[in-house]
Amino acid sequence: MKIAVLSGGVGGARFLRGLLHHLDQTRPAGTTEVTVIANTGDDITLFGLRVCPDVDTILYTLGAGVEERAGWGRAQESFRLQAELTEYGLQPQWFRLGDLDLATHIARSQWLGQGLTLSAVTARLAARWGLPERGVTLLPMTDVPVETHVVVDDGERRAIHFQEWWVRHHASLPAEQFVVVGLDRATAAPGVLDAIRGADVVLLPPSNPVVSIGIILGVPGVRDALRGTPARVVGVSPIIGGAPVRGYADACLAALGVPATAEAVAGLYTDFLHTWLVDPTDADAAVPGVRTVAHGEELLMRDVAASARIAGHALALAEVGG
Ligand code: FO1
Repeated sequence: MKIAVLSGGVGGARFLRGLLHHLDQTRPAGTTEVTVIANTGDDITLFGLRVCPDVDTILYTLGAGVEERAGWGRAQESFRLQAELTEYGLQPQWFRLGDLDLATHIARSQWLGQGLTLSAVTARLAARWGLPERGVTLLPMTDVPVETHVVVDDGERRAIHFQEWWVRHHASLPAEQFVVVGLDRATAAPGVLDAIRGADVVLLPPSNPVVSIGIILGVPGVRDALRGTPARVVGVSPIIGGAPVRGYADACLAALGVPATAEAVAGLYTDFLHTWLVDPTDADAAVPGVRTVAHGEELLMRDVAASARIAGHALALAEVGG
């Protein structure tokens, strides 16, 4: 069976970990291929290094190297190098880069500098973290450098990098608009459109609908591929009872004038979504043309076992026709 997953952020990585756990428990090894299409709009260049947060969160989470509480960065991390950079007066210091994490950015930056594509670099990083052995192919959504920026006006109207808005300002500056710098030159990375078109199942994890899923959908050809794929497309709501499970999806949705509800988020995907898995508190969600299902279980991915059950529900909904 071929599964394609559009993923961004901590929620996407945790869902993927649950999906692999579920597949390990329910299907013979080697019978399921999972292709992950990762958001690269979060990417940022710092201290001359290319940082791909959503890719790295997937690598570390699936490779059992992630700092579990935060959901990003490495476990057992230290910050000696960044402290030294601060002594040299290097900016910015609001984005915390640990010593182990920096090895990833150095490796990626060296390989990019040698002319490898982001796809090829990501494949090398994924090999180190054991993803091929799990039947996982990790693709950046595009090989063209893109960076999501946020238009804010706190007296001065300007566009700041998504990470500055998210990390430095904790999404507290009202966002007027999200602009993906570089998207006009972006094409889907090799294998991305084929993975969607050739899938038996496409899954949308509970990632941020605006700055993760929404950014991937903006890559030329992706939305058309989702509309045209014969695969069943099943999504998992990132909103429970009117509030995001984590992060600032409500602040992102507000910028679009979209309510922070399970129903309204599905409304962003109705041109390609078949089934929407919601939390029991949102069982009354009704979305035209989309089958909404609330299983008895809450959607909180408290641990790997819960993530595996949720992923299992989503997968089962893809196999049940209708
Ligand atoms: N998120 C933070 O809230 N604070 C940080 O200092 C921070 C550093 C960081 C470093 C590497 C990395 O891969 C992710 C990092 N994140 C940090 C998370 C990052 O902002 C992600 O883009 C968000 O979690 C949204 O996906």
